[in-house]
Amino acid sequence: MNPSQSIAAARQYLQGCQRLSVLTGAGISAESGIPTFRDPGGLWENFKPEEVATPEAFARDPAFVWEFYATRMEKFHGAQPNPGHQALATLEQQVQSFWLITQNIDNLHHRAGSQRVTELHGNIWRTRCVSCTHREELQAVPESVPPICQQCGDLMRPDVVWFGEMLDLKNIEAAEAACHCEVFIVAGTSGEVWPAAGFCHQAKANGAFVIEVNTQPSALSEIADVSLLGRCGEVLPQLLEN
Ligand code: BJW
Ligand code: ZN
Repeated sequence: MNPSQSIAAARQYLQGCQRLSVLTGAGISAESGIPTFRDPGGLWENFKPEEVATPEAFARDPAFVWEFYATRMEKFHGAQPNPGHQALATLEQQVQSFWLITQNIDNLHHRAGSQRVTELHGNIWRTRCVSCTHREELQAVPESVPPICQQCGDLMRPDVVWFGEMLDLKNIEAAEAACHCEVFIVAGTSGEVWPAAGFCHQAKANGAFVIEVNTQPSALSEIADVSLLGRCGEVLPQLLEN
């Protein structure tokens, strides 16, 4: 299939679709000016995941890990949702049953108007205590890091999922339910990280037609029925056009 045929095939499947689910990754926020992880110039070029994105790293050097997140929060704060996020918010309104699974912690899907969203890897604007059940919602970047729990005095950590940590069971259940769909769009993710990538495989096994949107082939391309090569902010809006 040439590119215009692929877009046409994807649109055709979407037109008759009652149950649509979507998995997004860092690539959908790239056009909002937010760096991805594994692309050239991505976060893992300058930081080792085991030094900023594991519970062991936080235990060793909470200030360093918090600096990493505080810098990213500033970037997220200044960013705006892009046409890719907006297209998914519009699709949610057009399909009877819709669910968005995102690996992103940047809150941009919510800010674009998406409502039925599972944030598999958490949200940067929430913190939780490492010792007690205290949680906080942040409006801005913490003034000093690491922030301290007002209830017990221990450290607050970003409410995100690091390597080696279990995902929230409720989120896994919601994502698994979303895998029972007719069409599954996977957009802007390398598909390298599990169990997130596994949801695309589950949807495929459940009989979904898988549409991939990515600037390059990914680990999920081989199970995609249609691979749309291009930017989320350009390709996703094209899926809406009739
Ligand atoms: C564009 C674009 C544009 C760019 N338009 N496209 C099975 C096999 C192997 C390993 C494992 C496995 N199961 C579990 C593991 C271990 C591990 C894992 O997956 N490791 C692999 C990396 C090898 N997984 C875990 O540890 C998970 N927990 C778990 O399994 O618990 C169970 C357990 C516990 C204890 C013991 C054993 C089991 C947790 C994973 C947590 C991941 N956390 C992070 C950080 C979150 C917080 C934060 O943001 O800081 O999540 S890591 C990072 O990767 C982040 C992302 O959400 C995640 C995925 O990255 P993503 O979004 O795909 O970004 P990129 O950069 O990889 O890709 C961007 C893509 O966009 C590219 O393809 C570009 O081409 C494309 N692109 N611009 C369209 N404009
Ligand atoms: Zn506490």
